[in-house]
Amino acid sequence: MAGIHIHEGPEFGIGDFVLLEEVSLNKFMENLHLRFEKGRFYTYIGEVVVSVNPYRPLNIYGQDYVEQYQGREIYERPPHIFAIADAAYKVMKRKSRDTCIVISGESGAGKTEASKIIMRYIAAITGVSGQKEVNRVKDVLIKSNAILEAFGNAKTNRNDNSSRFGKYMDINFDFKGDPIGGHINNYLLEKSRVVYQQKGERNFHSFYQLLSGAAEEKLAELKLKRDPTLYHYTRQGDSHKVSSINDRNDYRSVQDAMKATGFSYKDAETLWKIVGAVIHLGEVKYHTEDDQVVVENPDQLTTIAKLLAIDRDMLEKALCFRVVAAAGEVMEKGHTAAEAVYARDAFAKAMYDHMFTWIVGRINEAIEVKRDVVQHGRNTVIGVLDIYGFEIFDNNSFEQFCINYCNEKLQQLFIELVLKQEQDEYMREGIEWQHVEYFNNEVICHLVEKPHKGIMAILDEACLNVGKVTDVMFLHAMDQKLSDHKHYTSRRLEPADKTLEHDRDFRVKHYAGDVMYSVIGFIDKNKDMLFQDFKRLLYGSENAMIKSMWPEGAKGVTEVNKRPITAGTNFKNSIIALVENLASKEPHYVRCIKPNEEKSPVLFNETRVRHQVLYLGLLENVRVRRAGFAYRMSYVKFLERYKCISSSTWPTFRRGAEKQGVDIILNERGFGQDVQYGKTKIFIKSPQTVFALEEARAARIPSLVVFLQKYWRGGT
Ligand code: AD9
Ligand code: MG
Repeated sequence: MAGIHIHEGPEFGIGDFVLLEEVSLNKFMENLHLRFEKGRFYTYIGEVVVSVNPYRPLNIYGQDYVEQYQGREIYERPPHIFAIADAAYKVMKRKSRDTCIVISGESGAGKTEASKIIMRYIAAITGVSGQKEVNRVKDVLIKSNAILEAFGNAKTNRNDNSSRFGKYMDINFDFKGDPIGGHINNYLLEKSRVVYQQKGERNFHSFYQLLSGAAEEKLAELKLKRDPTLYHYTRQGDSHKVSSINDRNDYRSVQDAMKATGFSYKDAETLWKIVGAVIHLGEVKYHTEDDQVVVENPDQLTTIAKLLAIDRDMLEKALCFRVVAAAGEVMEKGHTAAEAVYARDAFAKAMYDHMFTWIVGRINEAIEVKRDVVQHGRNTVIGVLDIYGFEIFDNNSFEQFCINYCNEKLQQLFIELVLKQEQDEYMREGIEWQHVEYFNNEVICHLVEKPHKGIMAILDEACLNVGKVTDVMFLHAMDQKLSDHKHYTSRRLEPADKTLEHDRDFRVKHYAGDVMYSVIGFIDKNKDMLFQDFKRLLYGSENAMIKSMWPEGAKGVTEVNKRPITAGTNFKNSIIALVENLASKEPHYVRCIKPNEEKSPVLFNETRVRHQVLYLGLLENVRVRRAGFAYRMSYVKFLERYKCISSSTWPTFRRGAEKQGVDIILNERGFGQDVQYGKTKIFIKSPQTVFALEEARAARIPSLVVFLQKYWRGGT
């Protein structure tokens, strides 16, 4: 519903872009900029919230604000993200419909913060009866964030606390509207970060939290020193100190959160041991003796084996050899030096990745809906999606490719749903409307995901080929098959483009900008291979928790491996399933915008913001929303609000005849030509009509106060 925010003065700009007098990029930007300067970071487009990252703490999320928004309609209060959370909650509760809140925007735009604000709001307005189990569930839902962020977020060159995994969380509610559980789906953790970080970036927070926060004795037990610059896996980005992060305090918060979430002391210990073992793995060095790779610093192996409760000699073997089964016979084959380093890194990445999956699983166990709690068969959900945002780095690889594809899919969903919803409403209400043109990014989604022809399919083909296929061969295959695709360019086809390095780079024209990807590593990362020896090794751990992370290690050497599904296809399938799931729910949108690259609370970079407004399709959103109608309201609500401006409808009007009452008011004021009558709602074309109605109402209010006072006196 379009908003009229009489609670905010005109000096704060317009609270709903739908009410802009003229829909143009300049007017949109003017309003957004003005609101940013006045400290108004939320603005609506109908029911969509546009949120600009304030880059400073705001005191608008406390209990006092919760009370202002709870149970209210969107247009009743100034724009706030609470209002959208409340709208989703109301739909879920009143209509028993599953709803979801999709938060999108580029890296650093404020998605994760928004998702946490929404969760806290939902926690604040539910469970008023203080039921113990409901309180426990709420506590876990909120505290689990600290754990997931510790192990799944990292400092990047875009964001100090960048999500390196995608997260979709369902919250389940009982018939009273209280949370009774939930479930988290996680999407592709960027595990390559475990072994490599670009300049200016860090490994996952957990590494630095452990080194800064753990007690001396604990570090001694893990054989670690405090200084992250001592270790290969934690120093490559050359930026372990981040001014906005206090790793020491965060370590403590994570420990507390683990406790609250039901992790035992031993569970937590094991997680930190794995992090420690990964750091030590990064220190394993090799040299070659008689054509055979050997570990140069065997003491490291003893430490790692002890931390993981595995056999030291088997670890050494797994790092230097692989066991292969050929013609039914089992043989050992020595690694080359390069293979050994590759195997070590693959081991470290897989161990961390499996640990992360275990953590998510553990949190899910803690919030799983208990059967006996689901009563009366009513169990509805609100899903909250917070995924890694669109990103462009100096060097973009397979991970960025997946992340940016995922953002394409979400943009596609937005386009379809926002248009569809609108169309449905006009159809339902029997209203005619004008189609709005917009860029449909479906063509880019197809470039990535189309069977046989898409980039993922070409990559899979390269990976599944027997024989040695290189990244460069994959690039050439793309160049051949995609040469005339408008959103794909390669150096081979555009020799004039000096920015693309020959035999290395290709470029995709994404909805949010052009990204140059380097093919180096695409094949390895897509194959995502880990030698079976490592799986068996960890499956054999005497630490039951580590063993449980590696069920696939139970397989014997000679068991024929089916061609495993590749990482890219796996990701693609999971994102397609996610999008289907979101589309089946009633969606609410938060569109996050990053005001500047400097993380500054005062800078509003016009060029950067304009770019985001354009690619997010916000102007089209306004146009579609207005497609003729700036404003709509149910007859009942309309009459409630404006009955005071006509003597025919004030103070009461016949129940059930609201449409007629609305008609009287509008015709008395001469607005009959500016509206269309739907089945249950009135649709108003120009914002001016709404302003005029509001003014008339405001003008009546003082006399109404007098009237009401008299009325009350008379009544008592
Ligand atoms: V990424 O795609 O995960 O790299 P996000 O999630 O969009 O990204 P995030 O929510 O992490 O961005 O926000 C980045 C930083 O902006 C936060 O760490 C805060 O310092 C800052 N921020 C964002 N939203 C708010 C807010 N509502 N109030 C105060 C905020 N600060
Ligand atoms: Mg995030």
